[in-house]
Amino acid sequence: MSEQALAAVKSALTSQRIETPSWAYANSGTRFKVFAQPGVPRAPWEKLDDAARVHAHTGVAPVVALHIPWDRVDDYAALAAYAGERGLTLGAVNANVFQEDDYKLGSVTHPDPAVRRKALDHLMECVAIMGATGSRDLKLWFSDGTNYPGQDDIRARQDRLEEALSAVYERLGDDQRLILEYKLFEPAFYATDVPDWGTSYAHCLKLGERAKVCVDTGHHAPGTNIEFIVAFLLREGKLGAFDLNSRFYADDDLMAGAADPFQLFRIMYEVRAGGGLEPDAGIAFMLDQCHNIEPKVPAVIRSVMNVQEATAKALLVDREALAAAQRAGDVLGANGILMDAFQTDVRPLVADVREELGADRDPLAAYAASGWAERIAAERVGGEQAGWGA
Ligand code: LRH
Ligand code: MN
Ligand code: MN
Repeated sequence: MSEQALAAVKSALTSQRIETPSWAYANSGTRFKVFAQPGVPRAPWEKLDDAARVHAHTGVAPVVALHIPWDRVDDYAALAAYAGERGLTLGAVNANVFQEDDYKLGSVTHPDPAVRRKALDHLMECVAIMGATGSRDLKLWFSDGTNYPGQDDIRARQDRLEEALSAVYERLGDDQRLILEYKLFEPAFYATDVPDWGTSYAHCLKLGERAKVCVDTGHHAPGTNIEFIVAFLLREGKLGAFDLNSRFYADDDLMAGAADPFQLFRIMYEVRAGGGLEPDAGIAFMLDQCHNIEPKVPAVIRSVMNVQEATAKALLVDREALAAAQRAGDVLGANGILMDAFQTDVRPLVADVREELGADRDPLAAYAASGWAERIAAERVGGEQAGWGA
């Protein structure tokens, strides 16, 4: 690789920003058990303290996504200032209309207008919070759906969804975006109201330019070609964000790149090919993960590293040679070019990038040596640990 090409790869890696989710630092679990861990944050402020450690060691994770009400505070401007003092900014505001009894039959698609109103009020509250936090993105995921055929009218639910989305879209400022996430199933098991990218895309298209799709990598049927979805949405200017995580079975929320690093590479290659790594492309590379059994801060660090390594490999693909092989119909040659990049050990390259950013060549070793885990375990005693719903 020429000096110039290497410099371009490094520059792309330097400018990539990976957004970490506040809830990854909190306790989480399955419906069977939540295993509490020592030192887990008791409030959003402490989640930001942990996120700052991730950024200090990796150099590329200065943005933290919030989830409301899990991160509810009295003064969001103060939270943003607190983040700023730690070299962070606040990222997407994730709305939560799935954890209250009223939402048993849905939120914005509920048959009862009073429940729909309540859900919409929450979405509007999130927009107000974005004003105070300086967030660009409102991220919406709806658990809405039905469990049994005939339970509710599928078309009417789409009408209600459209009504709520357009009301909230109207409320956004000119620089703010609505990001609509889809998920095949769970908690609804028969018909989810936004089950796939096509549904999300169709709603976003109607809403307007600032409505974009979020691809959560854990939200598809097994075997789905996610990189095709990414390529398609990017081509249409409708890819807004990722919720990165990995899965073996359903929405496992395991560390990004852990279950299938090759899939993450294929996704990142399509992002690169579609111009999604350009600084003005507006693609948010968020993690959406839960660390149920592994220590949380190093798990987030590992995930950030995995995303960076997949990105580096994607950047190493020799695009000219690939295009030539594709034009020539050289099936094996083209595939080989992609595989060569995937098989490259990019760890030294990414370590160089980190060093240039003033972070650590080996973030996990640096974190272990920092004493942070011992410190938070000793200091964060008393009070209630944060978790899903706290
Ligand atoms: C739903 C989801 C969505 C939520 C998050 C906690 O499964 O992916 O993004 O906000 O989990
Ligand atoms: Mn998600
Ligand atoms: Mn999910």
